[in-house]
Amino acid sequence: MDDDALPPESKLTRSKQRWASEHKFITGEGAGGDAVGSARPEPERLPPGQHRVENWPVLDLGRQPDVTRERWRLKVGGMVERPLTLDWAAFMALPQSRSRSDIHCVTTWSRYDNDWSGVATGDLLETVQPRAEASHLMLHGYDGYTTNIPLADFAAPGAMLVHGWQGKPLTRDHGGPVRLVVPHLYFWKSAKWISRIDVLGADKPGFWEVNGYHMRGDPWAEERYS
Ligand SMILES: Nc1nc2c(c(=O)[nH]1)N[C@H]1C(S)=C(S)[C@@H](COP(=O)(O)O)O[C@H]1N2
Ligand SMILES: [Mo]
Repeated sequence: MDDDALPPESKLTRSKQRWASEHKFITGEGAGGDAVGSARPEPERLPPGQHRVENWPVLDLGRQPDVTRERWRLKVGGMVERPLTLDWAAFMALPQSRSRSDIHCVTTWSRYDNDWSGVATGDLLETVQPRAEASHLMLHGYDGYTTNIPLADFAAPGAMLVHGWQGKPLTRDHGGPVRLVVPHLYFWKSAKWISRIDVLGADKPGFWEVNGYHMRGDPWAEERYS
């Protein structure tokens, strides 16, 4: 299922491709922009160009794979000393963590105070031991989605492989049984239904990055598009 062809383009997918080519939503107030004289009050919680929502929108390519805990596996390979395949029991045997963070989606919604439970990415990396040459990761979902991320961002505090939200199991529409959450980057980097992590010695683009989106995706610097 991991390597299935991507679903046919949805209307939202086409809109997002157009937004990248038009550089829609860019305010120029980001850390990388021309913000002289408009210093934001500290501490600012909402990144530039974002608005707050109370609900939790669902965004994906239009296919939500039905992966039970029994069938779910996570393969971690590439430039690591100890490649491995985790099943649900092995995943739950890793150190379990909790964290609270905000979601920032590149389509401009942000959702505050999400309580996550799962495995800290640092604890996973400790288990597989990336080699010295490792610099980036490619994340794969059971729907065929891919997204790239620098190793340092994946390893950052607050980044987690999540199986619970607000004290309940992560639902299928939000990427259950297990998804990535990297709260300091735009949410498209947080792969749902995660199936595979390839540790690489160089960066390469995933699905949205091929379609005009940024290789890193820092919301504070408005790294929306390439
Ligand atoms: N496997 C997979 N992960 C994915 C996506 C996807 O299409 N497939 N979409 C990304 C995008 S663009 C966003 S904004 C978030 C949305 O997560 P949510 O539906 O839980 O809000 O998931 C990201 N992770
Ligand atoms: Mo997104």
